[in-house]
Amino acid sequence: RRPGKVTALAGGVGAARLLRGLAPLVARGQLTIVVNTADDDVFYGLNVSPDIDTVLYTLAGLSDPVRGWGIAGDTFQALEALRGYERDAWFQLGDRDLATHLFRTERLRAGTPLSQITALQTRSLGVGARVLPMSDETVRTIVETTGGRRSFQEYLVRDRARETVRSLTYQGARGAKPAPGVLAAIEEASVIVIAPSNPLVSIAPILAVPGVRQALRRAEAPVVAVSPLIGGRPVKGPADKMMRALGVAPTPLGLADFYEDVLDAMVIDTADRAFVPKLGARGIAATCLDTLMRSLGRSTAVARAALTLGASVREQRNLAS
Ligand code: FO1
Repeated sequence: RRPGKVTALAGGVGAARLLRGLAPLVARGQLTIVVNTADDDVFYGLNVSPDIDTVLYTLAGLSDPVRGWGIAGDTFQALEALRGYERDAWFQLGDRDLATHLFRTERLRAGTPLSQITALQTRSLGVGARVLPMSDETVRTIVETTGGRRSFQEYLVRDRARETVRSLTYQGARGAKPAPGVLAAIEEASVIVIAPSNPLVSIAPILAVPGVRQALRRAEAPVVAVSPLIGGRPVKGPADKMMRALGVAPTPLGLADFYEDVLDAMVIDTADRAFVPKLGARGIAATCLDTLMRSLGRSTAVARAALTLGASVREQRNLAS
């Protein structure tokens, strides 16, 4: 059975692993992916949108399977040449990846909104899903660490997430509008999936765009989160460290508390199966399976579990009403 319209909220690498399994399960034109853009930044004069690119490259079958970001087999000759001028060029842009940023930057400078540029890139790469930035306005995650104020990429890539986080702000979020199509995709969905991304820096910025949280709360569709944690640890990145530092327990319960009133159900790893009854006590339906998406087969299984859980929540609701 096809699930109807599906809307996913997504960050980068973890989200992309789920989406490569989810996309083939949804009829063409029925999957909308709302992507975090608070990681975006300007490097060497170019506008980089890492989460959009990771999602697009993965769905286009181009992504580097080991790094998770960038293009498989890409070379870094331009970066090496740049390092001849600027020794500390720490953010790596591959030669083929550069084309994506050149195209985006040129169009942005000409006044084209990011959502339209992303739609063009989606089509050019042959991706069947609709990929929307969360907003056309600039939103930036600012990380206050014990060492000072950092942009998100400085914190994550340059400083390798070594510093302790004191607070996070999503600069510009309050004045931002959801990109065209974002609210409608939430309203019209039959299931909404929160991808296994860092809740604090990938999903929270999307929720911080005015109107998005309310739309999720009001949505008829069940909201199903796929936990990014396995036994308290993320597959990649500093989510657990950040969560602990900011007082969010790195567990399915901590995640449920963080997503609060928008959440209906959660897919968790078998390692966390003890949390199923605890989530149930809070009204969160949960299912567990091996969530480590090391192969396309595992991605499909996790995506199917999220859709099945969403459908069962919907059926329960229909029975109750
Ligand atoms: N991550 C790194 O750890 N080092 C890099 O040099 C780097 C470059 C890069 C270039 C383009 C792109 O789309 C992503 C890139 N990433 C890099 C990944 C990115 O910093 C993060 O994974 C995301 O922002 C987190 O979602």
